[in-house]
Amino acid sequence: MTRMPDDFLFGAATSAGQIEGAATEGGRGDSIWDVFARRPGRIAGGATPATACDHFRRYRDDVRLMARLGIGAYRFSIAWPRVIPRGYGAVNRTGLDFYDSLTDTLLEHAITPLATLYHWDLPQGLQERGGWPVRDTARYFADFAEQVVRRLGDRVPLWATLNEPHVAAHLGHEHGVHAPGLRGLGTALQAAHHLLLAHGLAVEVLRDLAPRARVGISVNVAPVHAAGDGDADQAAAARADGYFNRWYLDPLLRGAYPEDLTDAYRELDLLPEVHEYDLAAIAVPVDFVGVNYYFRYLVAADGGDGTGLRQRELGFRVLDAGGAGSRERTAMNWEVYPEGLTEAVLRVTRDYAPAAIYLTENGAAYDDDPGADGDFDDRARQAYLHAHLEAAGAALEAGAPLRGYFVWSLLDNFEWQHGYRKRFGLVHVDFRTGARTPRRSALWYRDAIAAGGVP
Ligand code: IFM
Repeated sequence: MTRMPDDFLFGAATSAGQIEGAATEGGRGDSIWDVFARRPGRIAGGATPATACDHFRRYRDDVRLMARLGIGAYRFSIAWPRVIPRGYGAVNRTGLDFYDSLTDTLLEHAITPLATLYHWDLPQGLQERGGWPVRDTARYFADFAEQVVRRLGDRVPLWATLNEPHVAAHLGHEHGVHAPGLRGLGTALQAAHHLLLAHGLAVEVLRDLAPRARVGISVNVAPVHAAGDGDADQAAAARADGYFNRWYLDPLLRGAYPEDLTDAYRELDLLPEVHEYDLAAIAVPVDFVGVNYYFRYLVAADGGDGTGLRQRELGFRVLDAGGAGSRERTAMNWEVYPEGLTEAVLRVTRDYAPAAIYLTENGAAYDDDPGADGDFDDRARQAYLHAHLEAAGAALEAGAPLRGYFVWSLLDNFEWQHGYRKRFGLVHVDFRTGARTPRRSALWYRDAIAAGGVP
């Protein structure tokens, strides 16, 4: 039996742009994802986030459902364009009212709220002014944070400033597969710097306006393993680790960009513009690091051939999405590699010594396999969660300051460029009717929570 400490938070996570829907209601403005999804060919099946899970209207039922499952904490995000429709200028009180009521509903059900301020839904109005590659966006983010924290700061005890800045910067600005669909490593690095700066400014706002809140950031941390023992693959893996992990963790938790990558980017003339006090602002102390864990990367030197995601400038290749070998894979084609969770958490513990760590996301998409009686018999997801909770227990045992675990995701939802085709939910959503049905894994999670761990 892996038993978690008594005060361990067992949670579930979602994000506004993936579940709320009601894209044009209550005064909400367009986000970059609304605009991106309207461009032909960007999202599988031509899907848009306009309706999603209709959580905006159904949130009370969704909170009740969480309470029935015994879920103790809920990580949700605040849609910036619902609060400040253009990203700057007028504040939309109706938008704030929604999060106010969501927070109260959670508290009435004894569910601890963890609010994320930015989970990728930049207001389109700011994209039209240049978006994250432009420095002012960080300042506008601090203004947005101020509005939200003034309203919710007295009741939300846990805050994450950003979700996965690497993904927002690189998938959106280097690879072009996420909104806003730009392509250029230099643009991505400038966007990344402003995202990190936005984090630092928002932490300051939180400290001022909600001094009792515990504040952190959710970063995706993926172990990077070299495909071979040779020097070329080992060096490629070190560069890839810099690109995926250290470029974010180091400035946040050590106040400096990593030297090896700084040298590499300087040679490529890709270094972002960094102002004198930016790194001090970025490295403002946090109370916790949120680790989002899904997979490891298996990396080889880029010989110019082969398959897998190629990072041309740094000369490495990821040997297919999320690993290799003959292990089981999820519907995202991500390798199931629970020991990577232990490794990621222990690495953050060892290299950065944070006060606390929350696993702010972990979970899996699987195609549905409805059981004979029509229920959702997702044994693969149950096994996945079981193995990853055990891996979390192993990290705790080895001394990591792990304080909670949030399953991604509570509900099937809008999985970005994959539309509604990839289902991550503990709870199945029928996107025609909106009906919610807890899967077998949800009931298993309920029992694990009640037992305080996994058998
Ligand atoms: O759905 C996403 C989420 O928005 C961010 N982390 C990874 C999840 C699964 O891809």
